[in-house]
Amino acid sequence: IKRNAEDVKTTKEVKFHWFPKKIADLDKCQHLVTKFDPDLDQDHPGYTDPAYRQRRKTVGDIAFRYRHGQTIPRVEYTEMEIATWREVYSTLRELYITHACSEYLDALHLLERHCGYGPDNIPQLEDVSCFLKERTGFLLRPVAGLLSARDFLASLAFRVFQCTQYIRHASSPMHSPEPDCVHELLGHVPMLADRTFAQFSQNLGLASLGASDEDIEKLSSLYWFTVEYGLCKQNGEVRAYGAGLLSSYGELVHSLSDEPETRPFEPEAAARQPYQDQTYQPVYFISESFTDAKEKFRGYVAGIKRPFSVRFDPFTSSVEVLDNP
Ligand code: HBI
Ligand code: FE
Repeated sequence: IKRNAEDVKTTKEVKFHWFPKKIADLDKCQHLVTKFDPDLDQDHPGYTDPAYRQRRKTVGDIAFRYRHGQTIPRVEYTEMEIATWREVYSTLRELYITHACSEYLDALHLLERHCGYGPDNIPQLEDVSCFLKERTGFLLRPVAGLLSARDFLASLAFRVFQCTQYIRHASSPMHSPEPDCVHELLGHVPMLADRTFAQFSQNLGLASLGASDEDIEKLSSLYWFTVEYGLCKQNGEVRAYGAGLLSSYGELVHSLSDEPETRPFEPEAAARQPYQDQTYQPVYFISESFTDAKEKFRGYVAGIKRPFSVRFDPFTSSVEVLDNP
């Protein structure tokens, strides 16, 4: 076959997006999306409350100053903030018994015993981070709001979960348009204590490093229908494991009722399914188990084209970049 000079020249010049190579590079992965920010989003319950916005900014500043390796500063939450937490905690806690998966419930018991989880206390990120480190190696780091999908997914590659530290507005304890510490601590944290789920999350992150914008979109959608809104089978029942469900009373009830459409989890379908961040999801995906979800995801990742592959080195918490032949 005859090749001309141009074909040869272009083969090595593939460009891809910058990505973090070591865990400290996550200090550079702090790009926020302002979509649901209370300063700009008129539908945010805190939009007309300057004191709330100031408080959210003060807590958010902890994240802006934070660098990898530091202890996460503690926040002294006010009585009003604790009252908001209490209302959500006590309402959701009962529902978990019948609606949350067993991995979630097991971890929640441990968090109640060892990490200050309970109706009268908002757990501190530093304590929770130490707990997760011992269970699955996951670390928390504070973030000031909704992060870009690329930065958010990249941190998962290093087993780092970016966590907001401020709490939702007191007028709306059961809902927040943006992520807040109720969503992170009650939705995400218990699942990150499960080994298989932690590995699944890291694999999603590794697949995102240097990916095209189009693939980031697909991985975000996959993340959405698993980590945020996933259901799973358990002893012949369907239970919730998604953080968006486990931190929302209304949608948790809805997702396990007869109303919504449900489908068996297929990564290709979940990656292409449009998602809703304003109201309940139109459809939920049910995984057979986390091991099954992880295996299916492995097959999906094999189909993503990247001009290189990555390998995580757990000794140094860095990624090695390998050129594909
Ligand atoms: N940012 N702080 C924060 N918390 C999230 O849960 C979060 C995020 N950014 C993007 C995101 N989640 C996902 O919806 C995907 O786009 C990856
Ligand atoms: Fe989330």
